[in-house]
Amino acid sequence: MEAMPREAPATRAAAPSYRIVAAARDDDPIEGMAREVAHSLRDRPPWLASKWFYDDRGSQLFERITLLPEYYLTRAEAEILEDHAEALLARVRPREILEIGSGSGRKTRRLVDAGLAAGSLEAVTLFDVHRPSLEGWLQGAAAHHPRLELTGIVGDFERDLGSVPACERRMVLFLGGTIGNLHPDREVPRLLKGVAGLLGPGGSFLLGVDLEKDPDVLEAAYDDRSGVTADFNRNALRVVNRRLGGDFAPEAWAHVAFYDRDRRWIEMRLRAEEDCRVRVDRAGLDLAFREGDEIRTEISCKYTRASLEARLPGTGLAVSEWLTDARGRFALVLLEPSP
Ligand code: SAH
Ligand code: AVI
Repeated sequence: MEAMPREAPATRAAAPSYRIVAAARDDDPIEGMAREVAHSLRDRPPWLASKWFYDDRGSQLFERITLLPEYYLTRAEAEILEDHAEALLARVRPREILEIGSGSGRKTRRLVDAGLAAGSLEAVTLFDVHRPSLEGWLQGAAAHHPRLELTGIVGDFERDLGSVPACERRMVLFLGGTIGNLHPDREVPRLLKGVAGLLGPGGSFLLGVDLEKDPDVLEAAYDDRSGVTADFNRNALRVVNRRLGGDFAPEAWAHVAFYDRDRRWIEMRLRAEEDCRVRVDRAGLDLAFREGDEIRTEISCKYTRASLEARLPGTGLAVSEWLTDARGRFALVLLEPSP
């Protein structure tokens, strides 16, 4: 794809610097959200896309989740990176790191340091729906690594990856198990194909995958005792209220999280605790909910090596390394273009 994403308003004048561009070509992101939410809340059963969790408050709540004793995913992935980042980057020698769904990018630093130690890294690009997260990371990186070419792209990785310019020796990162938030049959193969199309000569893809395990451990991770995940879940309603003129009463919705053993995913829902009527003005919605009605807000699919590999045929990718933490809870998978 040759088109460069449209330049967003200037971020900083003086060096050391970075730039932030918008991937989406449609003019009004609120209009786009209104269309999507009008569709998903009218669907039966109703649902909201998990990307709507992540405004400032939702991004901060996710950071708190990563520190909870029950939420093992981030620590397990960081352990794998601690043990393997240097060897991996020394072997792959990427010129650019492109991370999608980068969030606060805490783990990204480890990989950037390893890329610099390998002597190959010249550029880092982060891609996320939440612009302030990009800014936070890029500001810090610009101060510490003034020689790196630093770019943030604000966009939806399910829709906008085609606007990322081509590049050689690119290593794409998709960490944290965020692939689990995509439907394993409908959305995962599409995303993997999209990423394969970005790799270019010498490219590679480092993917974090949460693994199947005891359902009690999984359910505790998504229903923590301190209620941070419940607050995160309700944040989807606050985001709809603020951006689309809705009048959901978030506290009147109970947090529900359970492991669906057949589908092998955690499902998060919000359950109405009383009959209510909800208007979402900008989406043209006037909805009636009965006590007990639910809105699905997220799936978080858990994989085995076999179930992940079953999604690869036709994507142009093959597993070249499968690394796990010592307790086998989480995998970091290196994928490379299949011959
Ligand atoms: N990779 C980080 C953050 C994971 S949280 C980690 O491992 O800790 C998920 C991140 O993906 C958030 O920063 C959120 O803003 C972003 N995100 C979620 N859905 C997205 C989408 N459709 N397109 C782009 N970014 C998305
Ligand atoms: C971002 N993603 C990998 C998290 C997950 O575990 O599915 C989001 C999350 N939902 C509840 N807790 C954390």
